[in-house]
Amino acid sequence: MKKVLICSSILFLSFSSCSVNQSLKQSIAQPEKFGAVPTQRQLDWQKLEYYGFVHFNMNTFTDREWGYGDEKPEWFNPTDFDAEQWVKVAKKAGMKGLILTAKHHDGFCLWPSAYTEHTIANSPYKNGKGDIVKELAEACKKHDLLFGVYLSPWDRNHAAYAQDAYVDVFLGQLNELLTNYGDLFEVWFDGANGGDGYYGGAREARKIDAKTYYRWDKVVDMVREHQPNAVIFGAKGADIRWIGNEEGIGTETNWSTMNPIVMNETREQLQKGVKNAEDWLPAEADVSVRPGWYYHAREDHLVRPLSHMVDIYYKSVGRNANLLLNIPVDTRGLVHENDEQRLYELYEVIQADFENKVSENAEFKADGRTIESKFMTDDELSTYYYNPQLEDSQQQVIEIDLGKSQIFNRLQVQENIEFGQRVESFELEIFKDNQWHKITEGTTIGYQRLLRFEPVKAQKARLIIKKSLAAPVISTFNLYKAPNLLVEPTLERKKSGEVSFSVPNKQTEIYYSYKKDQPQNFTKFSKPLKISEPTTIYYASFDPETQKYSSVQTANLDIPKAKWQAIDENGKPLKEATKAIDENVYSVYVSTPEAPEIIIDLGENIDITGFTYWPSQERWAYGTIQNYELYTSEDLKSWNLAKEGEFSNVKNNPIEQKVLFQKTNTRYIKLKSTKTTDGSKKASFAEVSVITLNP
Ligand code: FUL
Repeated sequence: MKKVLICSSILFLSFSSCSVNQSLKQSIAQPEKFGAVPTQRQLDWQKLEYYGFVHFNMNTFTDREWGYGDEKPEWFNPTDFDAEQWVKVAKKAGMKGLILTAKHHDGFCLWPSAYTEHTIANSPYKNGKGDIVKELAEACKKHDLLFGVYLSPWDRNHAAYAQDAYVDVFLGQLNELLTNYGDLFEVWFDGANGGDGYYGGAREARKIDAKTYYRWDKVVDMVREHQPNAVIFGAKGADIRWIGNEEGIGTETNWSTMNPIVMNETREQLQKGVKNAEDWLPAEADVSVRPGWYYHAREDHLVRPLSHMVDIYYKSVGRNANLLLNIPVDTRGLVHENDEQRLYELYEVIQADFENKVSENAEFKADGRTIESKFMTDDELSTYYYNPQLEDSQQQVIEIDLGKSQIFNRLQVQENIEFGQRVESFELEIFKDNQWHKITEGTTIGYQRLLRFEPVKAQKARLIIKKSLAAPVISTFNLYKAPNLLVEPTLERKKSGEVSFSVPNKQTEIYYSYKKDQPQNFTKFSKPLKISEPTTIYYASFDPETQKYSSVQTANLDIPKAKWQAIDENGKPLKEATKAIDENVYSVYVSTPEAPEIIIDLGENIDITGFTYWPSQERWAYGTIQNYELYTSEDLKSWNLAKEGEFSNVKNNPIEQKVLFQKTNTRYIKLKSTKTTDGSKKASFAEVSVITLNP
């Protein structure tokens, strides 16, 4: 029996506020279900909001994202594997569960499957006695974390792939995972079916029809039989849908309803869902904490910045989707320290953002009635406000009185989706200077919308449901005062030499200094700085509310590139190559194979003592220089070799490379590749600079 808020006006006249029991006693009408509604399984899953993915398998050891299928089981050998470490990190990071890549596209099984030799049983790990699915399942159980499995239908190792016989293997493996590892909360099937692979030595391309080949009806039956509470992802008959990108971002409009899945939905359908459609199919947003799904040492410095992670959270969990955040466990078999720290930071921000609920004991009113505060403010979907007498054309308005003027900058709204998803657009207004002012607005709500806006101060606010498919059933209307996000400023420099800083949060101030000092003595940053000489600059952000500074950052800025030009060997401007001297490491110049080099006219003669090279930061970077020659010239005709050498470990760790040499006076420099990390004849340059500062 649901706790229902009073919706008859007679009843409302007799009680100024209504309690659960009173409403139950009066057996108030429940809303009728509208359109498609979630199953209990889908509802339980939706409430998880945030959980983790772990990509850890053969690719971890081959440093790849997709294995071909010809990898050797001997290569799988974590040195310090510890499932409990993963689970402890996930728990401390606020995740509700973990989904493990039990088998990825290369076919290697992390459990000793009886259906193939390509498993952990033939690896050195625990002398072939290991079972990582089991170890993780047990660690999750021990620490009260939900456990799920990723099983790739595509198998680039198996000889019978694309024949009927392989589907028996796939179903057999699924059966092993469903029956040997306790309760699963989610079973994840990947949609990738790329074609070519090892396939038992055939090394060829094989095609299947993913809609029919895998016998999805059988798959769904098996999951339902053995794991009735598990949601299915990525199958025909799935319970949840992909959000349509691997960035973890939901679109603003996100319906949890969809047309029956045919397995060639458009991106737009996946992202937005389909309004008032036949099936309930809520979205899951997946993204990795780093660029890759798998661990690559070269991405150790590329763990997503905190402000980006927070953004992902608000654009997934805050946009009616669940967030599946991937952790690429490293070759030791541990969550890397950098990822661990970022996950904790993210959770700290989320907790802090929703700690100060200014609406907690507020007075809520709608349709001239008082709504008991907890009906709007608690976590229960089953306490809600609903007015069945709302006319079709009428907007539902819920007013809130905070008792006194308060500052807030976050809105949380939820519909009780047990009765279907209804709201199409809404608005938040505050009452100020005797008038209502719009603060923020949104389209769909669904299970949950979280909206960020600049802090406002008001005693009264109102939520207006402007458009709804049926009378809205609002289960949460909360306002919060989130603290400012205090992260170090990002420094940006233009080719002209102009320097500016930015922070994600407008309230946060930025301070800088040309002298090493306490941040209290820094100057407040207000407009771009013109820097024309080599300069060291110190900078930090400051939260005026908590009076706290971020850590102080230091940047050694060498001469500006205002007069620089990228040219060819005849001195003609080479526009494309400007990408290597535009102070932006995300724009990359790729040379021709004939001339794997860049020539730069420094505009005047200067003394240089070295140079720097930023390799490409792209996920599929190529042409990264491993061995280089650096030449100087006065006239573009005779070139002197200033230095040659190797950028050690640039493949695994593609960060800025610095090379120093004897002071040389020059007008032109040429950086030439003599070897690239991937053997490519072309060389790529994200950014090239000279060093004139004393090291
Ligand atoms: C994709 C796969 O191809 C990736 O390797 C990864 O597993 C990701 C979660 O899904 O489609």
